[in-house]
Amino acid sequence: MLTALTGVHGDRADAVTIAGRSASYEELLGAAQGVAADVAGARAVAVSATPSLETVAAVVGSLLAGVPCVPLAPDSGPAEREHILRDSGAVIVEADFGRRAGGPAETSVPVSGAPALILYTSGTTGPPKGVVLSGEAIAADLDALADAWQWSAEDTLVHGLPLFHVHGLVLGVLGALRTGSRLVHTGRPTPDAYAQAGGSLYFGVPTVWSRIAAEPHAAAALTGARLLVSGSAALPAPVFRSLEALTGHRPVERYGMTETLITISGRAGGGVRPGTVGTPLPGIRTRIAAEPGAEIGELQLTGPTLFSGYLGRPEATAAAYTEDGWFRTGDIAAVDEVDGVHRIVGRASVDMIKSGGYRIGAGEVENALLDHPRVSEAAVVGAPDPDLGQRIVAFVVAEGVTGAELTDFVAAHLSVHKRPREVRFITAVPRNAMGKPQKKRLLTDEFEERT
Ligand code: MLC
Ligand code: AMP
Repeated sequence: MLTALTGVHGDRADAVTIAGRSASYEELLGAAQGVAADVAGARAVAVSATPSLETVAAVVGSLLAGVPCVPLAPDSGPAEREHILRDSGAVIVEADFGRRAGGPAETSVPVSGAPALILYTSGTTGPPKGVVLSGEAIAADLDALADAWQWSAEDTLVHGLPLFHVHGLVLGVLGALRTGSRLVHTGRPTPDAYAQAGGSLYFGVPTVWSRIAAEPHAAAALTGARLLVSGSAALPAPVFRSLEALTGHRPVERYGMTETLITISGRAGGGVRPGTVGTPLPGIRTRIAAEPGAEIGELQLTGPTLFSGYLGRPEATAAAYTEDGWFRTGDIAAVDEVDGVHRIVGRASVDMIKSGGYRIGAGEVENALLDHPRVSEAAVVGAPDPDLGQRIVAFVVAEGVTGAELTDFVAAHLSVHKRPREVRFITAVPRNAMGKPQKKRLLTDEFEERT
Protein backbone atom coordinates (compact mmCIF):
# COMPACT_ATOMS: atom_id res chain seq x y z
CA MET A 1 0.00 0.00 0.00
CA LEU A 2 2.95 2.29 0.53
CA THR A 3 4.74 1.79 -2.77
CA ALA A 4 5.57 5.48 -3.18
CA LEU A 5 7.65 5.47 -0.02
CA THR A 6 10.01 2.91 -1.42
CA GLY A 7 9.59 3.75 -5.09
CA VAL A 8 11.56 5.87 -7.47
CA HIS A 9 9.68 9.13 -7.01
CA GLY A 10 10.70 9.73 -3.45
CA ASP A 11 13.21 12.55 -3.76
CA ARG A 12 10.95 15.62 -3.50
CA ALA A 13 11.23 17.73 -0.35
CA ASP A 14 7.49 18.44 -0.61
CA ALA A 15 6.14 15.01 -1.49
CA VAL A 16 3.48 15.50 1.17
CA THR A 17 2.22 18.91 2.30
CA ILE A 18 -0.40 19.17 5.00
CA ALA A 19 -1.80 22.47 6.22
CA GLY A 20 1.29 24.32 4.97
CA ARG A 21 3.99 21.93 6.31
CA SER A 22 5.88 19.71 3.89
CA ALA A 23 7.89 16.52 4.19
CA SER A 24 9.82 14.27 1.84
CA TYR A 25 9.00 10.57 1.73
CA GLU A 26 12.23 9.95 3.61
CA GLU A 27 11.21 12.26 6.45
CA LEU A 28 7.77 10.73 6.52
CA LEU A 29 9.21 7.24 6.60
CA GLY A 30 11.59 8.21 9.42
CA ALA A 31 8.76 9.47 11.61
CA ALA A 32 6.62 6.47 10.66
CA GLN A 33 9.39 4.04 11.60
CA GLY A 34 9.57 5.66 15.03
CA VAL A 35 5.85 4.97 15.43
CA ALA A 36 6.24 1.42 14.11
CA ALA A 37 8.90 0.71 16.73
CA ASP A 38 6.71 2.13 19.51
CA VAL A 39 3.56 0.21 18.61
CA ALA A 40 4.95 -3.17 17.53
CA GLY A 41 2.81 -5.90 19.06
CA ALA A 42 -0.05 -3.63 20.13
CA ARG A 43 -3.62 -4.84 19.55
CA ALA A 44 -4.55 -1.62 17.76
CA VAL A 45 -3.34 1.97 17.55
CA ALA A 46 -5.55 5.06 17.81
CA VAL A 47 -4.53 8.31 16.15
CA SER A 48 -6.14 11.66 16.85
CA ALA A 49 -6.50 12.49 13.16
CA THR A 50 -5.77 16.19 13.01
CA PRO A 51 -4.91 17.41 9.50
CA SER A 52 -1.15 17.11 10.03
CA LEU A 53 2.00 15.31 8.91
CA GLU A 54 1.97 13.59 12.30
CA THR A 55 -1.33 11.91 11.47
CA VAL A 56 0.02 10.60 8.18
CA ALA A 57 3.19 9.35 9.86
CA ALA A 58 1.23 7.65 12.66
CA VAL A 59 -1.06 5.88 10.20
CA VAL A 60 1.88 4.80 8.02
CA GLY A 61 3.80 3.69 11.12
CA SER A 62 1.00 1.43 12.29
CA LEU A 63 0.69 -0.03 8.78
CA LEU A 64 4.44 -0.73 8.77
CA ALA A 65 4.13 -2.45 12.13
CA GLY A 66 1.16 -4.51 10.96
CA VAL A 67 -0.97 -3.09 13.79
CA PRO A 68 -4.54 -2.00 12.91
CA CYS A 69 -4.96 1.76 12.98
CA VAL A 70 -8.05 3.49 14.39
CA PRO A 71 -8.24 7.15 13.33
CA LEU A 72 -10.22 9.32 15.75
CA ALA A 73 -12.02 12.57 14.95
CA PRO A 74 -9.73 15.04 16.73
CA ASP A 75 -12.69 16.82 18.32
CA SER A 76 -14.44 13.65 19.45
CA GLY A 77 -15.87 14.07 22.92
CA PRO A 78 -15.47 11.70 25.86
CA ALA A 79 -18.50 9.51 25.08
CA GLU A 80 -17.41 8.81 21.51
CA ARG A 81 -13.71 8.48 22.31
CA GLU A 82 -14.17 6.13 25.28
CA HIS A 83 -16.47 3.91 23.28
CA ILE A 84 -14.00 3.63 20.39
CA LEU A 85 -10.96 3.02 22.60
CA ARG A 86 -12.77 0.40 24.69
CA ASP A 87 -14.31 -1.31 21.67
CA SER A 88 -11.06 -1.49 19.69
CA GLY A 89 -8.58 -1.94 22.53
CA ALA A 90 -6.43 0.68 20.82
CA VAL A 91 -3.64 2.63 22.50
CA ILE A 92 -3.21 6.27 21.47
CA VAL A 93 0.03 7.05 19.65
CA GLU A 94 1.61 10.24 18.31
CA ALA A 95 4.28 10.61 15.65
CA ASP A 96 7.36 12.73 16.20
CA PHE A 97 9.14 14.34 13.24
CA GLY A 98 12.04 15.44 15.43
CA ARG A 99 13.15 11.89 16.12
CA ARG A 100 15.70 10.33 13.76
CA ALA A 101 14.99 6.85 12.60
CA GLY A 102 17.68 4.36 13.49
CA GLY A 103 18.52 1.89 10.75
CA PRO A 104 16.22 0.15 8.29
CA ALA A 105 12.48 -0.05 8.67
CA GLU A 106 11.07 -2.20 11.45
CA THR A 107 8.38 -3.54 9.24
CA SER A 108 6.32 -6.64 9.65
CA VAL A 109 5.50 -8.96 6.77
CA PRO A 110 1.82 -8.33 6.02
CA VAL A 111 -0.43 -11.24 6.93
CA SER A 112 -3.01 -11.98 4.26
CA GLY A 113 -6.38 -10.45 5.18
CA ALA A 114 -5.01 -8.86 8.36
CA PRO A 115 -6.82 -5.70 9.50
CA ALA A 116 -5.06 -2.50 8.40
CA LEU A 117 -7.62 0.13 9.36
CA ILE A 118 -10.60 0.13 11.70
CA LEU A 119 -12.91 3.03 10.84
CA TYR A 120 -15.77 3.80 13.22
CA THR A 121 -19.04 4.62 11.58
CA SER A 122 -22.62 5.00 12.76
CA GLY A 123 -25.50 2.70 11.98
CA THR A 124 -29.12 3.76 12.33
CA THR A 125 -29.11 3.04 16.05
CA GLY A 126 -26.58 2.63 18.83
CA PRO A 127 -22.93 3.63 19.09
CA PRO A 128 -20.56 3.57 16.09
CA LYS A 129 -19.27 0.20 14.91
CA GLY A 130 -15.67 -0.52 13.89
CA VAL A 131 -15.43 -1.30 10.17
CA VAL A 132 -12.41 -3.56 9.70
CA LEU A 133 -10.58 -3.05 6.40
CA SER A 134 -7.74 -5.26 5.20
CA GLY A 135 -4.69 -4.00 3.34
CA GLU A 136 -5.76 -6.12 0.36
CA ALA A 137 -9.20 -4.47 0.18
CA ILE A 138 -7.64 -1.01 0.36
CA ALA A 139 -4.98 -1.80 -2.23
CA ALA A 140 -7.57 -3.32 -4.59
CA ASP A 141 -9.69 -0.20 -4.30
CA LEU A 142 -6.83 2.24 -4.83
CA ASP A 143 -5.60 0.34 -7.89
CA ALA A 144 -9.08 0.28 -9.39
CA LEU A 145 -9.44 4.04 -8.79
CA ALA A 146 -5.99 4.77 -10.21
CA ASP A 147 -7.09 2.98 -13.34
CA ALA A 148 -10.51 4.70 -13.50
CA TRP A 149 -9.08 8.18 -12.99
CA GLN A 150 -5.73 7.64 -14.78
CA TRP A 151 -4.22 8.62 -11.46
CA SER A 152 -0.41 8.40 -11.44
CA ALA A 153 2.83 9.72 -9.97
CA GLU A 154 2.51 12.62 -12.41
CA ASP A 155 -0.44 13.98 -10.41
CA THR A 156 -0.60 16.45 -7.58
CA LEU A 157 -3.61 15.49 -5.49
CA VAL A 158 -5.31 18.34 -3.60
CA HIS A 159 -8.00 18.07 -0.92
CA GLY A 160 -8.74 19.28 2.59
CA LEU A 161 -10.95 16.51 3.90
CA PRO A 162 -10.90 15.01 7.39
CA LEU A 163 -8.33 12.25 7.89
CA PHE A 164 -10.56 9.88 9.87
CA HIS A 165 -12.79 8.63 7.03
CA VAL A 166 -12.44 6.74 3.78
CA HIS A 167 -12.54 9.81 1.55
CA GLY A 168 -9.77 11.88 3.17
CA LEU A 169 -7.63 9.05 4.59
CA VAL A 170 -7.91 6.02 2.31
CA LEU A 171 -8.27 7.86 -1.00
CA GLY A 172 -6.72 11.17 0.02
CA VAL A 173 -3.61 9.88 1.81
CA LEU A 174 -3.05 6.19 1.12
CA GLY A 175 -4.09 6.78 -2.50
CA ALA A 176 -1.34 9.36 -2.90
CA LEU A 177 1.20 7.07 -1.24
CA ARG A 178 0.27 4.13 -3.46
CA THR A 179 0.20 6.03 -6.74
CA GLY A 180 3.18 8.19 -5.82
CA SER A 181 1.34 11.40 -6.62
CA ARG A 182 2.31 14.50 -4.69
CA LEU A 183 -0.21 15.32 -1.95
CA VAL A 184 -1.30 18.80 -0.92
CA HIS A 185 -3.78 18.72 1.96
CA THR A 186 -5.16 22.21 2.48
CA GLY A 187 -5.98 21.84 6.19
CA ARG A 188 -9.56 22.92 5.57
CA PRO A 189 -11.41 22.41 2.28
CA THR A 190 -12.03 26.09 1.55
CA PRO A 191 -12.49 27.45 -1.98
CA ASP A 192 -9.48 29.78 -1.63
CA ALA A 193 -7.19 27.00 -0.44
CA TYR A 194 -8.23 24.74 -3.31
CA ALA A 195 -7.70 27.61 -5.77
CA GLN A 196 -4.17 28.31 -4.50
CA ALA A 197 -2.97 24.70 -4.38
CA GLY A 198 -2.26 24.28 -8.10
CA GLY A 199 -3.11 20.59 -8.29
CA SER A 200 -3.98 18.29 -11.15
CA LEU A 201 -6.46 16.09 -9.27
CA TYR A 202 -8.98 17.47 -6.74
CA PHE A 203 -11.20 15.59 -4.29
CA GLY A 204 -14.22 17.10 -2.54
CA VAL A 205 -17.57 16.30 -0.96
CA PRO A 206 -20.56 18.03 -2.60
CA THR A 207 -20.64 20.75 0.09
CA VAL A 208 -17.06 21.67 -0.83
CA TRP A 209 -17.89 21.74 -4.56
CA SER A 210 -21.00 23.78 -3.95
CA ARG A 211 -18.99 26.36 -1.97
CA ILE A 212 -16.37 26.47 -4.75
CA ALA A 213 -19.06 26.92 -7.39
CA ALA A 214 -20.38 29.87 -5.39
CA GLU A 215 -16.99 31.59 -5.69
CA PRO A 216 -16.31 31.96 -9.43
CA HIS A 217 -12.73 33.22 -8.94
CA ALA A 218 -11.79 30.18 -6.90
CA ALA A 219 -13.53 27.86 -9.36
CA ALA A 220 -11.77 29.49 -12.34
CA ALA A 221 -8.40 28.67 -10.74
CA LEU A 222 -9.19 24.96 -11.20
CA THR A 223 -9.38 25.26 -14.97
CA GLY A 224 -5.81 23.96 -15.34
CA ALA A 225 -6.52 20.82 -13.31
CA ARG A 226 -6.84 17.42 -14.95
CA LEU A 227 -9.75 15.94 -12.99
CA LEU A 228 -12.26 17.03 -10.33
CA VAL A 229 -13.81 14.18 -8.31
CA SER A 230 -16.87 14.39 -6.08
CA GLY A 231 -18.11 11.80 -3.62
CA SER A 232 -19.46 10.85 -0.18
CA ALA A 233 -22.92 12.27 -0.99
CA ALA A 234 -24.96 13.16 -4.05
CA LEU A 235 -23.58 16.03 -6.13
CA PRO A 236 -26.56 18.25 -7.02
CA ALA A 237 -26.95 18.69 -10.79
CA PRO A 238 -26.89 22.53 -10.53
CA VAL A 239 -23.49 22.33 -8.80
CA PHE A 240 -22.24 20.01 -11.53
CA ARG A 241 -23.36 22.50 -14.19
CA SER A 242 -21.85 25.52 -12.41
CA LEU A 243 -18.54 23.71 -12.05
CA GLU A 244 -18.57 22.82 -15.71
CA ALA A 245 -19.31 26.42 -16.70
CA LEU A 246 -16.66 27.89 -14.38
CA THR A 247 -13.84 25.34 -14.70
CA GLY A 248 -14.47 23.68 -18.06
CA HIS A 249 -14.46 20.30 -16.27
CA ARG A 250 -17.33 17.88 -15.91
CA PRO A 251 -16.70 16.54 -12.40
CA VAL A 252 -16.44 12.77 -12.06
CA GLU A 253 -18.71 11.39 -9.39
CA ARG A 254 -18.03 8.18 -7.52
CA TYR A 255 -19.97 6.21 -4.92
CA GLY A 256 -18.78 4.32 -1.88
CA MET A 257 -19.23 3.41 1.74
CA THR A 258 -16.92 2.82 4.67
CA GLU A 259 -17.85 -0.88 4.53
CA THR A 260 -17.25 -1.31 0.79
CA LEU A 261 -14.75 1.42 -0.07
CA ILE A 262 -15.37 3.05 -3.45
CA THR A 263 -17.22 0.65 -5.73
CA ILE A 264 -18.78 2.68 -8.55
CA SER A 265 -17.25 5.59 -10.44
CA GLY A 266 -17.21 7.68 -13.56
CA ARG A 267 -14.04 7.39 -15.64
CA ALA A 268 -11.50 10.04 -16.60
CA GLY A 269 -12.07 10.70 -20.27
CA GLY A 270 -15.40 8.85 -20.18
CA GLY A 271 -18.71 10.61 -20.63
CA VAL A 272 -20.12 11.63 -17.24
CA ARG A 273 -23.72 12.72 -16.69
CA PRO A 274 -24.90 14.86 -13.78
CA GLY A 275 -26.85 12.88 -11.18
CA THR A 276 -25.07 9.59 -11.96
CA VAL A 277 -22.13 7.82 -10.31
CA GLY A 278 -20.79 5.83 -13.26
CA THR A 279 -20.24 2.08 -13.52
CA PRO A 280 -18.83 -0.54 -11.12
CA LEU A 281 -15.06 -0.67 -10.75
CA PRO A 282 -13.31 -3.81 -12.04
CA GLY A 283 -14.05 -6.79 -9.78
CA ILE A 284 -17.21 -5.22 -8.32
CA ARG A 285 -20.58 -6.75 -9.15
CA THR A 286 -23.79 -4.90 -8.36
CA ARG A 287 -27.48 -5.76 -8.42
CA ILE A 288 -30.69 -3.91 -7.61
CA ALA A 289 -33.05 -5.70 -5.24
CA ALA A 290 -36.27 -4.28 -6.65
CA GLU A 291 -39.90 -5.28 -6.17
CA PRO A 292 -41.29 -7.03 -9.26
CA GLY A 293 -41.95 -4.41 -11.94
CA ALA A 294 -39.97 -1.67 -10.16
CA GLU A 295 -36.73 -0.25 -11.56
CA ILE A 296 -35.34 1.14 -8.34
CA GLY A 297 -34.45 -0.82 -5.25
CA GLU A 298 -31.68 -1.50 -2.76
CA LEU A 299 -28.20 -1.54 -4.24
CA GLN A 300 -26.34 -4.72 -3.28
CA LEU A 301 -22.77 -5.58 -4.19
CA THR A 302 -19.84 -7.96 -3.92
CA GLY A 303 -16.16 -7.62 -4.71
CA PRO A 304 -12.58 -7.49 -3.42
CA THR A 305 -12.88 -4.07 -1.75
CA LEU A 306 -15.41 -5.13 0.89
CA PHE A 307 -14.69 -4.91 4.62
CA SER A 308 -13.78 -7.91 6.77
CA GLY A 309 -16.67 -7.30 9.21
CA TYR A 310 -17.75 -5.08 12.10
CA LEU A 311 -15.22 -5.47 14.90
CA GLY A 312 -16.52 -7.93 17.49
CA ARG A 313 -20.06 -7.92 16.04
CA PRO A 314 -20.66 -11.09 14.03
CA GLU A 315 -24.46 -10.65 14.13
CA ALA A 316 -24.29 -7.11 12.74
CA THR A 317 -21.85 -8.31 10.08
CA ALA A 318 -24.14 -11.18 9.08
CA ALA A 319 -27.14 -8.83 8.98
CA ALA A 320 -25.31 -6.60 6.50
CA TYR A 321 -25.34 -9.40 3.90
CA THR A 322 -28.13 -11.16 2.04
CA GLU A 323 -28.47 -14.92 2.41
CA ASP A 324 -26.64 -15.38 -0.88
CA GLY A 325 -23.71 -13.24 0.23
CA TRP A 326 -24.29 -9.79 -1.27
CA PHE A 327 -23.60 -6.70 0.82
CA ARG A 328 -26.72 -4.63 1.49
CA THR A 329 -25.77 -0.98 1.05
CA GLY A 330 -29.04 0.49 2.33
CA ASP A 331 -28.93 2.87 -0.63
CA ILE A 332 -31.69 2.96 -3.22
CA ALA A 333 -30.41 3.00 -6.78
CA ALA A 334 -31.27 2.48 -10.44
CA VAL A 335 -29.11 1.22 -13.32
CA ASP A 336 -29.37 2.44 -16.90
CA GLU A 337 -30.26 -0.59 -19.02
CA VAL A 338 -28.22 0.59 -21.96
CA ASP A 339 -24.88 1.71 -20.54
CA GLY A 340 -24.99 0.30 -16.99
CA VAL A 341 -24.52 3.75 -15.44
CA HIS A 342 -25.74 3.82 -11.82
CA ARG A 343 -27.86 6.49 -10.19
CA ILE A 344 -28.21 6.74 -6.40
CA VAL A 345 -31.78 7.74 -5.61
CA GLY A 346 -31.65 7.95 -1.82
CA ARG A 347 -31.30 6.01 1.42
CA ALA A 348 -33.68 3.31 2.58
CA SER A 349 -33.62 4.51 6.21
CA VAL A 350 -34.50 8.00 7.47
CA ASP A 351 -32.20 7.24 10.40
CA MET A 352 -29.03 7.46 8.33
CA ILE A 353 -28.18 11.12 7.77
CA LYS A 354 -25.53 12.54 5.40
CA SER A 355 -24.53 16.07 6.35
CA GLY A 356 -21.60 17.74 4.61
CA GLY A 357 -20.57 14.23 3.48
CA TYR A 358 -20.44 12.96 7.08
CA ARG A 359 -22.54 9.89 7.87
CA ILE A 360 -24.43 10.36 11.12
CA GLY A 361 -26.79 7.84 12.72
CA ALA A 362 -29.93 9.45 14.12
CA GLY A 363 -29.91 7.01 17.03
CA GLU A 364 -26.47 8.06 18.23
CA VAL A 365 -27.49 11.73 18.37
CA GLU A 366 -30.80 10.83 20.04
CA ASN A 367 -28.97 8.86 22.73
CA ALA A 368 -26.62 11.78 23.35
CA LEU A 369 -29.59 14.15 23.73
CA LEU A 370 -31.34 11.71 26.08
CA ASP A 371 -28.22 11.75 28.27
CA HIS A 372 -29.03 15.40 29.02
CA PRO A 373 -30.97 15.50 32.30
CA ARG A 374 -33.55 17.98 30.94
CA VAL A 375 -34.48 15.95 27.85
CA SER A 376 -37.25 13.36 28.12
CA GLU A 377 -37.79 12.52 24.42
CA ALA A 378 -35.73 13.09 21.29
CA ALA A 379 -36.17 12.32 17.60
CA VAL A 380 -33.46 13.29 15.13
CA VAL A 381 -33.95 13.66 11.38
CA GLY A 382 -32.02 14.94 8.34
CA ALA A 383 -33.76 17.93 6.75
CA PRO A 384 -32.88 19.00 3.19
CA ASP A 385 -30.18 21.70 3.27
CA PRO A 386 -28.76 23.69 0.35
CA ASP A 387 -25.21 23.73 1.76
CA LEU A 388 -24.88 20.44 3.65
CA GLY A 389 -27.21 18.22 1.63
CA GLN A 390 -28.97 17.34 4.86
CA ARG A 391 -28.81 19.15 8.18
CA ILE A 392 -29.38 17.46 11.51
CA VAL A 393 -32.63 18.63 13.12
CA ALA A 394 -33.45 17.48 16.66
CA PHE A 395 -37.04 17.42 17.87
CA VAL A 396 -36.98 17.28 21.65
CA VAL A 397 -39.33 17.20 24.58
CA ALA A 398 -37.46 19.17 27.23
CA GLU A 399 -37.84 21.92 29.80
CA GLY A 400 -35.40 24.42 31.27
CA VAL A 401 -32.77 24.13 28.56
CA THR A 402 -32.10 26.09 25.35
CA GLY A 403 -31.52 24.74 21.87
CA ALA A 404 -27.98 26.15 21.89
CA GLU A 405 -27.21 24.34 25.15
CA LEU A 406 -28.36 21.05 23.65
CA THR A 407 -26.33 21.65 20.50
CA ASP A 408 -23.20 22.30 22.55
CA PHE A 409 -23.94 19.25 24.67
CA VAL A 410 -23.95 16.95 21.62
CA ALA A 411 -20.89 18.69 20.09
CA ALA A 412 -18.95 18.14 23.31
CA HIS A 413 -20.05 14.53 23.96
CA LEU A 414 -19.87 13.14 20.42
CA SER A 415 -18.11 15.44 17.96
CA VAL A 416 -18.80 18.80 16.40
CA HIS A 417 -20.11 17.51 13.06
CA LYS A 418 -22.71 15.35 14.84
CA ARG A 419 -24.33 18.37 16.55
CA PRO A 420 -27.88 19.37 15.55
CA ARG A 421 -27.95 22.50 13.42
CA GLU A 422 -31.49 23.15 14.63
CA VAL A 423 -33.38 22.14 17.78
CA ARG A 424 -37.18 22.24 17.82
CA PHE A 425 -39.14 21.85 21.04
CA ILE A 426 -42.30 19.76 20.80
CA THR A 427 -44.80 18.43 23.33
CA ALA A 428 -44.49 14.78 22.31
CA VAL A 429 -42.71 12.73 19.63
CA PRO A 430 -45.42 11.43 17.27
CA ARG A 431 -45.58 7.64 17.41
CA ASN A 432 -47.52 4.89 15.69
CA ALA A 433 -49.62 2.28 17.49
CA MET A 434 -46.44 0.23 18.10
CA GLY A 435 -44.78 3.22 19.80
CA LYS A 436 -42.31 3.73 16.93
CA PRO A 437 -41.49 7.40 16.22
CA GLN A 438 -43.12 8.67 13.00
CA LYS A 439 -40.14 10.62 11.79
CA LYS A 440 -41.48 11.51 8.38
CA ARG A 441 -44.29 13.46 10.08
CA LEU A 442 -41.75 15.61 11.93
CA LEU A 443 -40.64 17.38 8.76
CA THR A 444 -44.19 18.25 7.70
CA ASP A 445 -46.05 21.53 8.36
CA GLU A 446 -47.62 19.95 11.42
CA PHE A 447 -44.39 20.47 13.39
CA GLU A 448 -43.16 23.59 11.61
CA GLU A 449 -44.67 26.19 13.97
CA ARG A 450 -43.42 25.02 17.33
CA THR A 451 -39.77 26.10 17.02
C1 MLC B 1 -19.79 25.46 15.51
N1 MLC B 1 -18.58 25.05 15.86
C2 MLC B 1 -18.69 24.46 17.04
C3 MLC B 1 -20.06 24.52 17.42
N2 MLC B 1 -20.69 25.16 16.46
N3 MLC B 1 -17.81 23.90 17.86
C4 MLC B 1 -18.21 23.37 19.01
N4 MLC B 1 -19.49 23.40 19.42
C5 MLC B 1 -20.44 23.97 18.67
N5 MLC B 1 -21.68 23.98 19.12
C6 MLC B 1 -17.37 25.25 15.05
C7 MLC B 1 -16.50 24.08 14.73
O1 MLC B 1 -15.65 23.76 15.79
C8 MLC B 1 -15.69 24.61 13.57
O2 MLC B 1 -14.73 25.50 14.08
C9 MLC B 1 -16.70 25.42 12.84
O3 MLC B 1 -17.76 25.65 13.74
C10 MLC B 1 -17.24 24.82 11.57
O4 MLC B 1 -17.95 23.66 11.83
P1 MLC B 1 -18.86 23.00 10.71
O5 MLC B 1 -20.05 23.85 10.50
O6 MLC B 1 -19.09 21.59 11.08
O7 MLC B 1 -17.92 23.04 9.46
P2 MLC B 1 -18.26 23.36 8.01
O8 MLC B 1 -17.24 24.27 7.46
O9 MLC B 1 -19.67 23.77 7.81
O10 MLC B 1 -18.10 21.91 7.36
C11 MLC B 1 -18.36 21.67 6.04
C12 MLC B 1 -17.36 20.66 5.54
C13 MLC B 1 -17.37 19.45 6.47
C14 MLC B 1 -17.77 20.25 4.14
C15 MLC B 1 -15.98 21.27 5.50
O11 MLC B 1 -18.71 19.00 6.61
C16 MLC B 1 -16.49 18.34 6.02
O12 MLC B 1 -15.28 18.38 6.20
N6 MLC B 1 -17.06 17.29 5.44
C17 MLC B 1 -16.32 16.12 4.91
C18 MLC B 1 -16.88 14.86 5.46
C19 MLC B 1 -16.19 13.64 4.86
O13 MLC B 1 -14.99 13.65 4.59
N7 MLC B 1 -16.92 12.60 4.64
C20 MLC B 1 -16.40 11.38 4.00
C21 MLC B 1 -16.93 10.15 4.66
S1 MLC B 1 -16.26 8.72 3.80
P3 MLC B 1 -13.31 25.76 13.44
O14 MLC B 1 -12.65 26.71 14.35
O15 MLC B 1 -12.66 24.42 13.37
O16 MLC B 1 -13.61 26.35 12.10
C22 MLC B 1 -17.45 8.35 2.66
C23 MLC B 1 -17.12 7.34 1.60
C24 MLC B 1 -17.15 8.04 0.34
O17 MLC B 1 -18.48 8.92 2.64
O18 MLC B 1 -17.94 7.70 -0.53
O19 MLC B 1 -16.36 8.97 0.26
P1 AMP C 1 -19.79 6.55 4.65
O1 AMP C 1 -19.93 5.24 5.30
O2 AMP C 1 -19.57 7.70 5.53
O3 AMP C 1 -18.74 6.37 3.67
O4 AMP C 1 -21.13 6.86 3.87
C1 AMP C 1 -21.59 6.02 2.85
C2 AMP C 1 -22.82 6.59 2.24
O5 AMP C 1 -22.55 7.80 1.56
C3 AMP C 1 -23.43 5.71 1.19
O6 AMP C 1 -24.18 4.65 1.75
C4 AMP C 1 -24.28 6.70 0.41
O7 AMP C 1 -25.51 6.91 1.07
C5 AMP C 1 -23.46 7.97 0.49
N1 AMP C 1 -22.72 8.26 -0.74
C6 AMP C 1 -21.40 8.13 -0.99
N2 AMP C 1 -21.10 8.55 -2.24
C7 AMP C 1 -22.26 8.96 -2.80
C8 AMP C 1 -22.62 9.52 -4.07
N3 AMP C 1 -21.71 9.76 -5.01
N4 AMP C 1 -23.92 9.81 -4.29
C9 AMP C 1 -24.85 9.59 -3.35
N5 AMP C 1 -24.57 9.09 -2.13
C10 AMP C 1 -23.30 8.78 -1.85
